[in-house]
Amino acid sequence: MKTLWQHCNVATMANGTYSIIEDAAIVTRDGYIEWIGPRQQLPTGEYGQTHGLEGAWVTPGLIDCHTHTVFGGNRSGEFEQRLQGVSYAEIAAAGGGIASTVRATRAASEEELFASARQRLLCLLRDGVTSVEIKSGYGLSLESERKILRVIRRLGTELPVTVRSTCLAAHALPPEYKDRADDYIEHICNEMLPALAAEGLVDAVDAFCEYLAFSPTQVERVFKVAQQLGLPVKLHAEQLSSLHGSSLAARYQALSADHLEFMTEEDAIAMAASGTVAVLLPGAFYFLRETQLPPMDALRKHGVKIAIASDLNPGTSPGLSLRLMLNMACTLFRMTPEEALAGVTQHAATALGMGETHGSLEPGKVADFVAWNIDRPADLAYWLGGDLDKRVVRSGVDVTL
Ligand code: DI6
Ligand code: FE
Repeated sequence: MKTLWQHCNVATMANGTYSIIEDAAIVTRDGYIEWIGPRQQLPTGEYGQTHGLEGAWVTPGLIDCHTHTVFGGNRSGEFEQRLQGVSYAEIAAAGGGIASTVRATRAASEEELFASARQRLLCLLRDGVTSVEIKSGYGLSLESERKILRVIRRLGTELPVTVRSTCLAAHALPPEYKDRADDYIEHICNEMLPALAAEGLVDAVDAFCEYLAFSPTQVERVFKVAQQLGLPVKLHAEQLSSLHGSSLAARYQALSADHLEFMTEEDAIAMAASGTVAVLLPGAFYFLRETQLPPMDALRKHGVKIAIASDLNPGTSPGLSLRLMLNMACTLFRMTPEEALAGVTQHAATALGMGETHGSLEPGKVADFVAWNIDRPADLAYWLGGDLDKRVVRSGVDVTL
C-alpha cells in the first residue's frame, strides 16, 4: 500500500547536507521511501492513505550511534565528588567509576536492567530517535555481558526503534582479572566473543583504548578476533590521552572511532582514508569539564565524516536528549547546526554500517522520519532539550509516543 505525506518542507540530509525540498511530498510503500520531491512534481497515483503535515519540517529519524543505555544503578554520588575536585581517573583508581557500575549491573536481574534501560531509551525516542546503538560493557563476564546483550535485543523488539548491539567487553578490567589484563583479553577473544557472536547477540565489537583501560596492542587482539568472526569494529579512542587508537581503528576499517579529543592530524588522515567516521560526544566533554577540544579543523580539512552521539552512560554522560547534544556540538565544538544534524542522521547511519539504508530521505531508503513543528532546521540544535511537538514515522508507520 502506498502512503502520501505532504504539506511539509524536507531537509533530506542527502550527502550530509540539508538538501532542502520546500513544499514537498513523500510517498512511502512497504516501509520504504518510493518517491520524494516537490509536491508540484508528484506523479499521479493511488494512495491508501494521505497525511497532511501542516507545514512541518521533516528530517530523517534521528540516529544515536553511541550509547551505553543498559546499566545498573547510577553515579550521581561520584558526580558530587567530582564537583569537589576529585578527578574521574582518581575515582576509577579508588574502585569507583566503571567498576561501581559493573557491580550494580552484575547484581541486577535481566528484568530490572530491561525496565531501567527502557525508561532511558523512551527519553531518546521522545526526542525523535528512530535508530540507536547500545553497547554492553558493564558486565565484563560471559554471563553478565550476555545478560546485557539480551536486554539490548529485547529493547529492539519491544520499542519502536531500530537497535544495533555492540559488544564492549573490553571496556574495563573486571576485578577477578586484577593485574591480568592480557588474560582478560584472551578470555574475551577465546570465549566471550565467539560465544556471544554465535548466539546472534552482537552486531559490532568495540573497546576502550586508554591508559586506564586497554593498550593498542590488546585492542588489536580483540579486533583480529572480531575480523575472524566477520564483525565490524569501533573504538573509544583518544578520550583522555593520545595512544593513536583512532589510527589503529582505521587500519581495521573500523566503522567509527569515538571521543577523539586528543587525536592528531595523522589520525585524521588515516580515518579519512579508511572512511572511519569520527563520533564526537559533546555530552562527555561537557560532563567531565574537558578542555581539550577535538581537532575540528583537521577533521574538516581531511574530509572525515563527523557524527554526534549522546554516549548515554552513568559515569561521563547521563544524557537523555540527542537534540541537546546537537546544541552542545554547536556551542562547544563550533559545529554548524547543519553539520550537527548530519551528525545524527547520515553520518550516524554510516557509523553503524547502515548508511545505505538509513540516515537520509531518498528513494529506496527506509521511511524513518520526523515531522517537526519548527520554523527552520536549525531550531533542532537551538532549543536546549525539551519535548518538541512532532510526529515520528518509523518504516512508514506513525509511532509518535
Ligand atoms: N568512555 C566513556 O566516556 C564511558 N566509557 C568509555 O569508555 C564512561 C563509562 C563510565 O564512566 O561508566
Ligand atoms: Fe562511550
